[in-house]
Amino acid sequence: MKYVFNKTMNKICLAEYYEIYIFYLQRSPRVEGMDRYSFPEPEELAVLLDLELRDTGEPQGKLLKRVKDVAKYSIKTSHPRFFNQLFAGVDYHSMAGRFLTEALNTNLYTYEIAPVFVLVEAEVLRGMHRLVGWTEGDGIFCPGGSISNMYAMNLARYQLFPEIKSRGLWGLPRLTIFTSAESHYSVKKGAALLGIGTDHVILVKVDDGGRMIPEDLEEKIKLAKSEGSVPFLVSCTSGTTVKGAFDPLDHIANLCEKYMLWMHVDAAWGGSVLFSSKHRHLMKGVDRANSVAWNPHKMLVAGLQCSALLLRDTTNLLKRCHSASATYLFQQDKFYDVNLDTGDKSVQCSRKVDCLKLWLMWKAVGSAGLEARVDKAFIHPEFVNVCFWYIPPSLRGKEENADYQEQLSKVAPLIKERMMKEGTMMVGYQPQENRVNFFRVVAFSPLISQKDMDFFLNEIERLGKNM
Ligand code: ABU
Repeated sequence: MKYVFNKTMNKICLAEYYEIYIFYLQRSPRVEGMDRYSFPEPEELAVLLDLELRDTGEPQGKLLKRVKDVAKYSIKTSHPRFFNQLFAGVDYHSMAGRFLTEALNTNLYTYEIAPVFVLVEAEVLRGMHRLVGWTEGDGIFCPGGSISNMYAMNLARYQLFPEIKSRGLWGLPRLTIFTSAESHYSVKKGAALLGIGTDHVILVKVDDGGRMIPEDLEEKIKLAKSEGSVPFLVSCTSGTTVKGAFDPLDHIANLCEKYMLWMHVDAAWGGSVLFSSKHRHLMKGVDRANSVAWNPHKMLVAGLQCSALLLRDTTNLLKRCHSASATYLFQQDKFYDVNLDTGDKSVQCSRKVDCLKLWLMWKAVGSAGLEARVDKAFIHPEFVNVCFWYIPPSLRGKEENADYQEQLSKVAPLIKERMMKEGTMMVGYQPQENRVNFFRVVAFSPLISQKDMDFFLNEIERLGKNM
């Protein structure tokens, strides 16, 4: 308790912790090669961190070492040579918002304990709705895009079969979901979690660019119906994980209207194009969707996690679907408007405040500033993901060899291992369909310079040329 209530101690602690954080954010022992060492094995790392929890507490000096070690051995995802994921870097206004919400430590379920954040969340959702093209709607910040996608599935099913809430799956027909072959894996996870079943997620063919082919979607809808299934949801993607493809939303919306299906757009990655007057055409037709998942923690660098589910619905569907009306929390005879107690819309009870970091950043740089960031990240011909193979000298000109593909599949994992062990940068790789392992570089952080991109290419060459 001494640490909690001794204000001077806390002040020193916070200042020192912050200094360490900034120090390690700017310097990067695991990236840029300034402090090269082998990537520690988990057992070795556990020892370096001295993980064991003991009966007695530790003095301040020791705790500071703990903090330094945590920072030292962690991956510096804000470093401009971290190209590994669809998130990288944190805007410093967002970071300030995060410090604030962590320090205020509240729970976003009732107005009485989170008055500021209930209003902030509503305002941020309104701003996002406007960008989608809706004048009204509903929504909620969720713990990540996968959960947003699962919410959409649950809402779509509830809208069609409201009795599911009390009766469960009993008596429901076989339901089917349609999504592209290159959509996010959370669609299958959601189908499993919600009792729909992964066998009933129908994968629609994509074109060469990874975009859903609407003609194939229509054929598959007809086939499912003819087999006695009940199609209820199309989950489109705006910004697929690997190729960054945008499904043709307008065309898909026509089919959703024709067959009366819920149209969900997983725009976790691509949603930020809505800020750009130059690029928002990629999501033309999004305003016709029933729901949209959008993660500002990705391209907008709002920091993990910041993920919103947006709904066109104005009938309180979100609350009707998820509420449990706990009388100890959501009393209906409170002295203020109980509609401000948004917690019963959620499937969670405790919910972190994820809206402030976006609100503060949006306030700071404005929509124009966010538009400029999105525009800067774009790469010809479309979006941000760049996928490529590195062909080492030993494989060049050997494309006709029987084992060429097998040999090529080993290149990216080996280069990745080398870069991790040397700590120079990070980039991801994956196979996809008939394509063996290839790199996917995702470069959008405002911190990335031409120098970093040159370094990236030279480093791939350096790490791979002797294979
Ligand atoms: N949920 C997709 C994120 C995966 C990635 O960062 O590559």
